[in-house]
Amino acid sequence: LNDKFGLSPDMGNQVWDWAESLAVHSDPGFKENGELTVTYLSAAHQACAAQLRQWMTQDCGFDEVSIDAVGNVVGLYRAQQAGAQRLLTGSHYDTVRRAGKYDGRLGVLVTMLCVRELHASGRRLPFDLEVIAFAEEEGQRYKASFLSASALTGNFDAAWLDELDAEGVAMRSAMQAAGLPGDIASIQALRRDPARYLGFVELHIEQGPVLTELDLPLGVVTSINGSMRYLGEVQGLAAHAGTTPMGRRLDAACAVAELILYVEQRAGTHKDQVVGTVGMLEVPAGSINVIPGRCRFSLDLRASTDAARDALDADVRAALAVICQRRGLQWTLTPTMKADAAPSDARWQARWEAAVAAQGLPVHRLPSGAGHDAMMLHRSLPQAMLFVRGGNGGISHNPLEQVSNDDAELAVRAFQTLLDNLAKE
Ligand code: HGY
Ligand code: MN
Ligand code: MN
Ligand code: MN
Repeated sequence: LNDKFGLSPDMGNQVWDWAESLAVHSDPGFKENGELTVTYLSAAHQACAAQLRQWMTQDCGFDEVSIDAVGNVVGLYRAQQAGAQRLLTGSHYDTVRRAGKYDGRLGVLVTMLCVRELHASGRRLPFDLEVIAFAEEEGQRYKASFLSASALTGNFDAAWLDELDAEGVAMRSAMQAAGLPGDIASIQALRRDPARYLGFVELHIEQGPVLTELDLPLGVVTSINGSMRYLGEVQGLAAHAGTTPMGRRLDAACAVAELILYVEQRAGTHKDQVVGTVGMLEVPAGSINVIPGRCRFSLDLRASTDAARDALDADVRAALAVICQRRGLQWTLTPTMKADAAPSDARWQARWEAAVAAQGLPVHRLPSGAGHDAMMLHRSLPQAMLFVRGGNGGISHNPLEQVSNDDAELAVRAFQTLLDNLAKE
């Protein structure tokens, strides 16, 4: 590929090197068990923020670098003239449990590299470039996804500060323990004035098989699918596993098992990109010889349109009610996130298409089944995304997640082209 595109492999290698280094050197857990789990405001998370700030400051030549009140690492590379409009870009650096090294991070590292190249060549753009490494997108520790992007759009809910994590630590305390102010005024001050910005662009791994199957390194996102998430619990009656006849049980786990198979069947044909997942399942304080009196579970429901998402949501909630009523069980279902589908802005999508075509590549357009910070920025800025092919068949939210150096190089070049074209507009 290097010959075909005349690629200088060092930029692809640099992205690889940073991604590896961010995983190994900044996450204490990674050294011990080789697993990457960077949960909001954990020690690993704070080490990642410090590492990104150091690279932005020392290696890339940003004019201003800071860690803001929700833990975002914010780098500003100023325009040639003061008071210029700003292009906002970036992605997240928190991860799911047992994560890959590129989900979110690729979009931060590629944009950092573009600033490094601009700075190294002494170039300034006619607009400010603001790169954000978002602190919290995955919603792993607190029931609030896109938490850090929501601070920029003015959608941060003050009630989140009192949310407790699984260990009973309130978000406000976790923030203060990490050296952040932890007060709503500091967070609301992070809101960006949309009038100041040209838009938001996010570069991200595809996290799916499409680009691999088409043998394409890059793809342009047309829309980000909407989603609805819940944490639920079914309550039955714990009883003796040996003496209780099958017909006289109030087995909470059997009810949830029925619901899981209903979700799988209801999502079924993937029409409207409908998907449903129960990713977390637990019998709290269960024992091998006790009928589950409680069963806790998560729900992640998505579709390409809000109507299809809402229909799926209604059907799954109705099924849960029918299953529990038939079995004489109680249940609770707590919504933890609702994100509407976010269609790409036509002009920014066209800019990505031009940037891809300029690499001598065919332009493939595709929806995003994964959620992204861009769907939160969508609430206040025109946005569009560029996808980069994932290695290993595009697997993601898995340690096998991978991006080839050549594809990373092409991603950098596409971003550079987008910036150059924008500078000429
Ligand atoms: O779940 C998602 O779609 C994203 O990885 N947060
Ligand atoms: Mn993710
Ligand atoms: Mn992501
Ligand atoms: Mn994301």
